[in-house]
Amino acid sequence: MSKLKLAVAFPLVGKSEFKYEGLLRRMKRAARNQFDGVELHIDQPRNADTKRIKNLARTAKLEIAAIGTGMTYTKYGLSLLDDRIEIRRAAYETTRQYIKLGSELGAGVVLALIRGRYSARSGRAKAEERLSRVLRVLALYAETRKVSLFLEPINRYELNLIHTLTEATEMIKKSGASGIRILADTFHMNIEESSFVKAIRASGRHIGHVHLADCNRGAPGQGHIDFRGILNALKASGYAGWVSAEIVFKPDEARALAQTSRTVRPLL
Ligand code: LER
Ligand code: MN
Repeated sequence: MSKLKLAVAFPLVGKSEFKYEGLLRRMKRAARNQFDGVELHIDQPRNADTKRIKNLARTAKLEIAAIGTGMTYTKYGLSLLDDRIEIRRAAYETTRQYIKLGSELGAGVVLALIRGRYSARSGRAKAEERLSRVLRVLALYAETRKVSLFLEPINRYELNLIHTLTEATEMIKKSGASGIRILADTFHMNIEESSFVKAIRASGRHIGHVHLADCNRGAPGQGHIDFRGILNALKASGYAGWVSAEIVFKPDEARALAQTSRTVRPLL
C-alpha cells in the first residue's frame, strides 16, 4: 500500500519581509506537527521570491506540495471565464506565471477558483468550449515546464461549472489535455458527490492531488466526514500523492494543525 504525504495550505500574500518571516514560523509549526509539506496559496506569482521560499522550506524541512491560484479571482477578480477578453487574457497570463513558479519550486499548480463563473450572457456551452481551449493551451505550457496541473471540482455555491470528479474528468477529456489530473477536495465532495467512496473508485486513477477539510471546513475530525473511508479508498485506487489540509484554522492554527495530524496521520 502506498504511503501518502501530509501537507497544509498556507497563504503567502504580498512581498513584505513580515510575510516571509511569518511563513517560516508557520512552516516550522507544521513540521513539529509531523506535516511533510506546505501548499502555498500565492496572490501574485510575479512577486514571489522563489529562492527565499525554497530556503524557508529547506529550513523548516518541508516540501512544497502545490501552488494555489485562487486569490487571482478572490482578490483581483481575474478569471478564465470572464466575459471580457482582457480579463480572460490577464487570468491566462497569471496562470502561466503560476506554472513558471511551480516549475521553479518543483510543485504542481491548482486550477480552481481562477476558472471563475460564466455569465448568463455567455452561457454554459460557450463556457465549456472556452475552458477546454484554455486548458489545452495551459497544459502544453505546463508540459514544457514539467509541471502538473490539477483541475479542482468546486461546489455550486462558489463556481457554476465542474462540481464533481466526473465532470472534471469529462472536461479534461474534452480539452484533449490528458496530462491534467483531478484535485479531489473533501469539502466540495461532501456537498456534490453522492458517495465519497464511489466517486473515488470511479475517478481514482485520474486524481493527482487531494484537499482535506471537514464538512464545515474545519480540521479533519472537527465535523462528520469519514476520513478513514476516504483515505482507504484513495490508497486502494493507487493514489500515492499529497493530502493537503485546506482548512479554516479553528480555534487557532496550532490546535487545528495538531487536530489534523492526530486524525489523518494514523490513516496515511
Ligand atoms: C476553494 O473552495 C478551494 O477549495 C480552493 O482549493 C480553490 O482555490
Ligand atoms: Mn480546495
